[in-house]
Amino acid sequence: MMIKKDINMIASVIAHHQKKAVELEKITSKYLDITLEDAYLIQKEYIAKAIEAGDQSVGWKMGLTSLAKQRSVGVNQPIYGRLLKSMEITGEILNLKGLIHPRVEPELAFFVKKELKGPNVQEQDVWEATGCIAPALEVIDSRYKDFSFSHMDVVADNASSARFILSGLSLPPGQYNWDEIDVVMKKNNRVVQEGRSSAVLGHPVQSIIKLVHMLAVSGLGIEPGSWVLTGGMTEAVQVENGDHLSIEFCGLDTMQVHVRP
Ligand code: OOG
Ligand code: MG
Repeated sequence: MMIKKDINMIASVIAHHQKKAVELEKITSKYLDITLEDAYLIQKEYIAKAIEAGDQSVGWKMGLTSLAKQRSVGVNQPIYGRLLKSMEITGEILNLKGLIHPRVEPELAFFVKKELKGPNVQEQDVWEATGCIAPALEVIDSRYKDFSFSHMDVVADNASSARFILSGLSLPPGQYNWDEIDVVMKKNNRVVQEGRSSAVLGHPVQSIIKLVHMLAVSGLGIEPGSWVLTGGMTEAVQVENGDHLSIEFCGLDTMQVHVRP
């Protein structure tokens, strides 16, 4: 276990790089014996500092819940991160200011209206606690050089969270088969990724269950009124100034993103 002073110091370093949008060396190249618990404590501290400075917690994100995503970054276990109000984009413009090497990925977001907490939470509990589900996009942006990291690094870096966009739809959980949503992602009119929501742990509801069980290890839970991103269904797509993305969640919605300086 790391001492509190080091946890605080690393959290400040990551926060600085996030704010200035400059790349960082992997923390595991300097701190060789950092544990998963340390990494989550760094993440928690980094978010606590942001909240102290006036930001607000709005929920959680799961990451690396699909094979496509795990393979693309070489980490084969799901991770979680925390979502802040300042990360939310409303509208269709993605401004690259403050971002290093952003990538966009299609996800399903669950709105949790009742607390979900503890190691015994099961699928039925999640359905009872879910207020609505919405197609969403996550913009990830690892603070690490070349978007390259180990499991501990990415956890400390708040699971690469940078921005997210909710579609604005609030769909009733009972009305769709949430493991059968096909997604087609186009960049500048060319199909760049295709996938299906079952890629997320077989069914995105499993991602919420997994999150609750992971949080239970630290005595935490999903608070009422939280949004949860369940994880990318396809690999993430790199974007640059001038790009236009069109992401179709078949049968539900098509989301647009215009990338601007
Ligand atoms: C880690 C975050 C992964 C997802 O949806 O799988 C993630 C990364 O790929 O940098 O957000
Ligand atoms: Mg994601």
